[in-house]
Amino acid sequence: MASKGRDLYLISPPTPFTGVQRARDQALYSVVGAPFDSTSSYRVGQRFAPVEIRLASSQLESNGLYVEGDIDSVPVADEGDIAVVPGSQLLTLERIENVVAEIVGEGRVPVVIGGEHLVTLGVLRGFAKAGVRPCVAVLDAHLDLRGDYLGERYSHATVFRRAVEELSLKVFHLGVRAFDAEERSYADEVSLVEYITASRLEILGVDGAVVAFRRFASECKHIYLSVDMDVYDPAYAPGVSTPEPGGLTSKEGLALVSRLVDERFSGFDIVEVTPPYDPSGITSVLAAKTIQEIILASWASRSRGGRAR
Ligand SMILES: [Mn+2]
Repeated sequence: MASKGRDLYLISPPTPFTGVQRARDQALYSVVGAPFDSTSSYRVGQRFAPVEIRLASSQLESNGLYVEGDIDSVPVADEGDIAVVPGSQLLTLERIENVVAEIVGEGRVPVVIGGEHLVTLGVLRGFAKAGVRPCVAVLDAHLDLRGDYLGERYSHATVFRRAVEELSLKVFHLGVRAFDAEERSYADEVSLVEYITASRLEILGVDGAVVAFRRFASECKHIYLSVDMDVYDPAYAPGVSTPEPGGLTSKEGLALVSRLVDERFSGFDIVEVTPPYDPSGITSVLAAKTIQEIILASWASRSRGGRAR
């Protein structure tokens, strides 16, 4: 079947995710890179993340940490990178939307490796185009709910404001610890949005946070996960665009993502790894492990026909 969008816009990866490649028609999970970083306000270089995370993934063993399973036996295809347009949010978002709409329309689960956080808007538009409206769990130090950022409506700092306004999606933020007053009051006032701050998460624990999310998402048919790597503490993930102290440990983050996933899980992205600021490569390694854990959790919940645990 001819597929205009991805044939035009996908560039083959030099190293596929996990090092094992499959044909896309035999896959359930489709990895695509979205190497866009034009709206970054501080450190830039997220465009290099898809390559570095794939490289890191090929060095990991194939077992999960909190989930039983072997990633090499899960049907994952790495479809390559979307040919983003540096400097143009609108063209880039349109390309991401088209690629993701095709993946979702063909019944596969998109695994999108950013890039900056704005790429998530293109992914969610792609879901909408395919007729799927997921509830979104966001792991992020920031709310990314600004009405505009320095006058710009399409920015890494506005991505969930646009998702709520344009697509009326329900959004639940976890690990938040940095925001401005306007976006905080927006989050407090708008019924589609809920959040758990990093300090609250410390009190609730991973289990309590998962219970809160399940209550929030009880009516949702589909669940989408968006992981900004700055949700982790900079001690564990120093190579991000806007590091913010007081975040999750690597074990807390991996436990949280593995438990947020259930049989309704429809896709996810992982964004904001900034390799030029990650000289030891540990942020890419943790990002690769996070992707592996999420895919394994989803695969386990599907094979059991139920929730991961
Ligand atoms: Mn973010």
